[in-house]
Amino acid sequence: MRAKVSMITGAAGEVGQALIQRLAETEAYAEPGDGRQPFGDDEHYILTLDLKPLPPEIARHVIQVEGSILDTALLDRLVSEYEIEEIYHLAALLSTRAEFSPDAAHRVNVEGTMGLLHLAAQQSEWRGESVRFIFPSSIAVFGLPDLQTKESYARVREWEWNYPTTMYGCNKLYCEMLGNYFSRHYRQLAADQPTSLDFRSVRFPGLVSAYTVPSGGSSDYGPEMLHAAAKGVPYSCFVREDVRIPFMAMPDAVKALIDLAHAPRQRLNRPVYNVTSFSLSAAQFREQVLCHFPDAQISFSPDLKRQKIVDTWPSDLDDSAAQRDWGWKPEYNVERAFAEYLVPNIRERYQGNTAGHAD
Ligand code: AKB
Repeated sequence: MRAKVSMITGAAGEVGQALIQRLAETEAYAEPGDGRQPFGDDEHYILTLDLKPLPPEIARHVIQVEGSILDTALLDRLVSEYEIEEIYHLAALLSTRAEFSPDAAHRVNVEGTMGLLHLAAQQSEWRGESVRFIFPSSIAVFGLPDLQTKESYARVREWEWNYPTTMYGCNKLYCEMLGNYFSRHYRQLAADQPTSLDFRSVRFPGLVSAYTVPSGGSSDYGPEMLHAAAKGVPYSCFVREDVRIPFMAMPDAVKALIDLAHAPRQRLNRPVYNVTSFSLSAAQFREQVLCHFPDAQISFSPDLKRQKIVDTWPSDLDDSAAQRDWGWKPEYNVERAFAEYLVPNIRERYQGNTAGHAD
């Protein structure tokens, strides 16, 4: 009997750690213990896959596998050992990093996703029941041609301006389409079309966590500014003061993934949904930080190339389809995000007292 698992790729990243923490709190999952006991037949476990190890306080909740999503032999082994019911595929190289190594980004972001979609399709066929495939996409799939257009199209809808200008954005947009293909059209000419996977995706804005600092993204200036202020170190922001994009506090990002995963299939009219919480210019982000850390030293010295990427992203998203179809509603507006989640937890973090928290 194979143990039943929800699999999380890229589990050691920001979203992964926060997601594990939240799933573990639901008590829907058993903890694997020290691995000497056999897995229980009726239990569900969290199986993680990442190149990097998880922090010990998070690792204790999961069956942890260190390895690459590109390692097909490893994926074959996982399929033979576990019954994968659901996949949160979080592993990706983000937008700035992907521009420095576009081939590697394509391999990880596209070939890695393709391999996992195959795995999920195969598992669905064997089980005769769809494996849910939850895929975080991004505002990077949008590409607005100039600042004037960005200003006039404030709340961009899912199907508008799908002209990404980064490798990461292209990868995400294509994988959204691949996911939809596997979900609805895979083996469409077969005599008896098999059960395939159930693909569901959200497009995230810039994410801000109190516990982790992102790396390799172009929206990183928001969280970097805040964490630098909490640490008492000066920060030089790499975009202009007027640059505006949407943001979301990490607990809402995790909520979006879980809410979408559990939404009744018949309610979902789209494979991919925009989700957002609040939209801030870099200057307004700085003001929020200064409200709580008045001595913070934050200056602006734009990196014109990174700036150019962020200039193509929408200043806000229209997430009415997510609200309507699966009741999406963020818990944190900008004031609550800073006052109740980010600032108190970040203060505690830099006072060296964070064990056990990831969102
Ligand atoms: C990035 O900056 O690349 C990511 C994203 C917006 O998807 N944070």
